[in-house]
Amino acid sequence: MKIETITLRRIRLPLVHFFETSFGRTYERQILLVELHSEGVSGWGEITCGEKPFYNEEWTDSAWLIVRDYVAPRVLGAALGAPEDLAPLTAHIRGHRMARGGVETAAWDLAARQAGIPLWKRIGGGARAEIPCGVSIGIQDSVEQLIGKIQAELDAGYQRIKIKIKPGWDIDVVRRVRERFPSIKLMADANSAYTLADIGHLKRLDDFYLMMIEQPLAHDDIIDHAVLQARLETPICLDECIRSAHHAEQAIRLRACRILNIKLGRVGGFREAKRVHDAARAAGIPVWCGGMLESGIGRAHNIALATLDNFVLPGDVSASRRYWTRDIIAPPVEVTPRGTIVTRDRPGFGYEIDMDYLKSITVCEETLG
Ligand code: OSB
Ligand code: MG
Repeated sequence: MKIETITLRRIRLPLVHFFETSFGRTYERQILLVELHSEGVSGWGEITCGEKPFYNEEWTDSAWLIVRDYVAPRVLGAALGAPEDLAPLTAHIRGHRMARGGVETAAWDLAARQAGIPLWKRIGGGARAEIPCGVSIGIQDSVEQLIGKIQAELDAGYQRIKIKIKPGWDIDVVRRVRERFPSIKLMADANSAYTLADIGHLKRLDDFYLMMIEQPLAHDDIIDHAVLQARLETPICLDECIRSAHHAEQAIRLRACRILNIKLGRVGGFREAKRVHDAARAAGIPVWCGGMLESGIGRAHNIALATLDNFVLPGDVSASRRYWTRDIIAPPVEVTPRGTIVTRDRPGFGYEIDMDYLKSITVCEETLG
């Protein structure tokens, strides 16, 4: 396939409820969507960075510039034998994997549509027809509110609950949640809010038999996580610091984690996500699919990813209605009472795009090439 044009769209989507992590609150997403065109077929991707460079170094504005000035010139006109061939075209760009990944994932969707097959099949997935779902619940104004939210998600069928923690909102919160819900699958995500000086404090979490603690230490650290993991009974899951299969291999070799969260954007798309998945599988490390408050397009890509065989743990991929009053895809992503999302058998990412709604929330648009 030859990429003829790339259309970038910036959309604004207000969240149903603010989402708070240790690095701040988000009320509204500003998302870049990527549409690749080739021989009359479109492939769609989503750039999953935040509005501010707080999760990683990228943000919505930087992603626009990276795609326009550095990715598009390499990709436009390039003849790709397969979607695997796209990532190497942008490998000379340091970092900015979410910007690069938004274009890369669009190429996979395009290839799937050209072949008339579902994206999950095109990436080599399909190990399961229903993916197990968990939810990520942000920091709330009170523990009572948090407990109310957890109850609502359990009632909806979700298989595991992840809560966000930070200094001042951690041990006592986890204790009260555990007392109220003694037998649920529960985990905590610190988004890099602690240091090794907090070992004694973090060790107290071992009392609550959490499934895992996600990214307790620095966003760019692996070695301190290995030190911490040796001292904790609770498994560590790495998120922020795993940006490539190389990082995954290093973390595994150092025993810095027992579980990996894979995010398509963070690692730069399907090609690298599959490599991380394979490295983890070879080492007996289970993985799950993380989320970045995606619109329906990024969400549908996550669903495809989670059909690879080593995605054995419930991920942060959940129903559209938890995020948006109206999603940009139809039908919206729905979750069964069993806490699963059923994959679809349609070409590409498997949902229709609601173009009328998409147009109405588009802030700016540019076609390159
Ligand atoms: O660390 O997993 C994270 C959202 C934004 C940035 C980082 C993270 C998250 C989530 C939300 O946990 C997952 C989701 O529901 O999409
Ligand atoms: Mg995380």
